[in-house]
Amino acid sequence: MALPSTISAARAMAEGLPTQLIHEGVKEYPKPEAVKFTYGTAGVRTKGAILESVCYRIALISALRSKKLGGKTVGLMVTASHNPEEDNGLKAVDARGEMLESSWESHCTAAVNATNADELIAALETLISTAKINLSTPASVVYGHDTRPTCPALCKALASGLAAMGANIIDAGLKTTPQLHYLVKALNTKGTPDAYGEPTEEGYYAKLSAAYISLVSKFPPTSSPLIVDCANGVGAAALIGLKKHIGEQYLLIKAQRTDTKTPGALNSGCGADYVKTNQRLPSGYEKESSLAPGERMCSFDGDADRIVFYYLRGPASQPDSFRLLDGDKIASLAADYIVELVKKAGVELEVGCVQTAYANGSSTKYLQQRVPVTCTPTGVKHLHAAAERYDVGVYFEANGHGTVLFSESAQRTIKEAEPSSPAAEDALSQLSALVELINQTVGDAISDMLLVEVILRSRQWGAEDWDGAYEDLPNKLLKVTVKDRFAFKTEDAERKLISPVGLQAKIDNEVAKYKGARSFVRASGTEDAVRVYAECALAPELDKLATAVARLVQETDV
Ligand code: NG1
Ligand code: ZN
Repeated sequence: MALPSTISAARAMAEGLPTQLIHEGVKEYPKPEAVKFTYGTAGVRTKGAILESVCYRIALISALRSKKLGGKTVGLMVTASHNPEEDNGLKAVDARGEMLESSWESHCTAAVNATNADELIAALETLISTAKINLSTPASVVYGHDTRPTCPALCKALASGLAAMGANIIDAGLKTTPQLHYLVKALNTKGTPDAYGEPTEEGYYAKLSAAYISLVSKFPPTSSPLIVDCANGVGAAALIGLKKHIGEQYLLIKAQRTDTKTPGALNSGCGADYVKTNQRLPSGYEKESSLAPGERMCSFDGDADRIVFYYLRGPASQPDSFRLLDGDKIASLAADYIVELVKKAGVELEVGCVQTAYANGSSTKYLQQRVPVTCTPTGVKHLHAAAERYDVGVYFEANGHGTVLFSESAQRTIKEAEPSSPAAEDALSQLSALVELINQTVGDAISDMLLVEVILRSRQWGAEDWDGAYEDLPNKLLKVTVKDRFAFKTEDAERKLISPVGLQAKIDNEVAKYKGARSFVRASGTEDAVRVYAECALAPELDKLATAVARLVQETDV
């Protein structure tokens, strides 16, 4: 189908939805039969080959979202993050660069499951009347994609939906998820006093690198390189872009797993999820690199919005040499550093930390001794919202997805404070640079990597010093396939099951048998499975606990 002219589509919009174009679009991108899509925590995510109809329809909704927001630019990102290469997904980004307003998620789910054009139009009309959308307002949508082979076809379907709605279309091409979030925020703030940065990929690198260089330039450089596993994904391209802006005297990077061309390589045996879940080096690292103990390493995920660090304490051949520095360790490092700077700067700002139930118990204990800590349900939108309640909110999922939010008033305080000493002046200028360095829209592997490097450099710490903050409790994450994961309902930030009735009491009984133990069960929002998390004080008991809880889940699912 040829893209309809934006002007004629826009004219049709003034009168109502472009119903004829939508009929044509639904014919061109029919919904696969017997598939139920869900727009959840990570948008829609499933096999890339069956997502064209979803892209077309979510594009229509995005145009409506932009209209609802007075024509501000909203975003769409085509990615399945850490999932296998044949998967793909679509996530909508709101005008300030944050996740789509959650009340719109059910409308997205209704639209992507409509079986024909009339049903789809009815779903859109319900949204238009519920959200009181003025169809004659213009729309603007920017979209980007990761390196998956299904992306071009999905982007074509998406562009077709946007054109049908007469939206202004900005094709940002290959981008990391956080770059797309950055672009949305930068486009909407351009030319205002809150300008976030140049709304281009170069603008993104320029902003981050200027802040990074100003923060590290007064500290002696580290001689050892940072080894970066790019998960064979889009992070590899972003790292090349970044390196053009940051000289080796400031950051010595050795990029690994940068193969975005070999089919099946993405996230395979590498990437943040592999390293975190298996608690081991990317596959093959031991053989390829001469890894010196203590050398800093990190892994991005497939769309570069997550990062975990790690190092070896001894020879790679020894199984207990591997030490993980995950999202919890990053949160602790960042919270400590920011609290210290705030104190030195002599300003009144409440620094808080937000975690989920997956945070290691030791990290929660460590953080609670220093800052207020909130626990939210899984999913960045929950963490992000809770972090906004602090002046400075540090939020990280254990898997390495997170960032630091500085509230508008905190930014003002930092900007306007009168330093009482040269040390306070220095702390204030470091805080200002941190506001620029940290991606305020969403977790960002590149920005978080630079943040960690800044802190380690300023403390003159190696990985081992950082690791010394606390000792992780042994922990395990299992996946159980069940008939209906939606039967597993939780409360108390997902720490307690309320359904199936009686299962929580059985889990509690099991947990009570082990020292310092904790375990919880919840339905995944991104996979058709139930996740079982277990941790306990004594490593030899861990497998027994995790397996026993998984068995309880299976026995209930009859
Ligand atoms: P689900 O599948 O809902 O557990 C996973 C991660 C989340 C989050 C989302 C989005 C774990 C245990 N869960 O969610 O933290 O990152 O994917 O990608 O890591
Ligand atoms: Zn991701």
